[in-house]
Order: sequence, then C-alpha cells, then structure tokens
Amino acid sequence: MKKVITYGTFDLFHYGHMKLLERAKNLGDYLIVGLSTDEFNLQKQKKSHHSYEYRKFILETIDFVNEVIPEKNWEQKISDIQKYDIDTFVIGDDWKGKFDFLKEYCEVIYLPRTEGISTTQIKKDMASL
Ligand code: C2G
Repeated sequence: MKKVITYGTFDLFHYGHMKLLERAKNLGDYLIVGLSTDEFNLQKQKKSHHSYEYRKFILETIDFVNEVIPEKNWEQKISDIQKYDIDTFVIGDDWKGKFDFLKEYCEVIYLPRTEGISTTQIKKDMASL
C-alpha cells in the first residue's frame, strides 16, 4: 500500500485545496493530511478563519482522505514519514525546493497550484462585498 502525506491549513476550503488533495491521493493508495493547528498557524503568520476542529471535519468528510493528523510544528515531518511509513510527500509548488531535505526519507513531489483561487483572495473578495 503506497502511503502519501501532505500538510496545510486548508482554511475556507476551496477548489484549489480539493484539486491538490485529489492529485495527492492519485499518487498512492492512502492519503494522510497533516492539518495545521490553530497554534501552528500563528507560527506560519496565518490566522485561520475556521478552527482546527472545523477544518478537520471538512477534511475527514472527504472520502479519499484516509487520515488527518495535527501539524503542530515545522520539525515533525521526518518523524511523521517514519511513524506512518510514508512513501510520498506532496505539496503545492509554492513550496518548491523547501522540503527537498525529505528526499532521503521518501519521494518528494511539488504539484502546480491551482491558479486564480486562494484563501487570501476569498477573504479580500468577501471584505469588499
Ligand atoms: N493549494 C493549491 N492551489 C491553491 C491554493 C492552495 O494547490 N490555489 C495547495 C497548497 O500548495 C498546499 C495546500 O493546497 O499544498 C494547502 O494550502 P494552504 O492551506 O495554504 O497550505 P500552507 O499554509 O501553504 O501550509 O508544512 C506545510 C504547511 O503547513 C503548508
């Protein structure tokens, strides 16, 4: 069984997030999502609109997401890859190169982002209504 992991905040869940997760799942048989906690979001200089529990519910309800784990810090990826016996780490190419250090532990794939949509843009559009 080929296991894939990805990480993110997935706030104001949208089409770009779903396309990322769909492509990630198609890279293997079992998809784990490391979901940024509210506390870790602050370290990422992000304040998510929705709480961790809310964002976790959305992801767990997606039938091709097999498991959601908390992403609490930048350092947990290597131990996650070992703990969950991960074959492939995948993330959007806005992170291209940033996680190459994981290549000694698993395959690392950067997928093209979906253009024209982002949580930040949604927040801006809503604010101008
Ligand atoms: N994404 C995408 N297309 C978009 C928007 C987002 O493909 N239009 C992807 C991002 O590249 C990322 C995932 O969707 O792979 C989740 O996006 P964010 O919640 O913004 O993730 P981020 O805050 O970048 O967190 O340790 C890694 C970090 O937790 C990644």
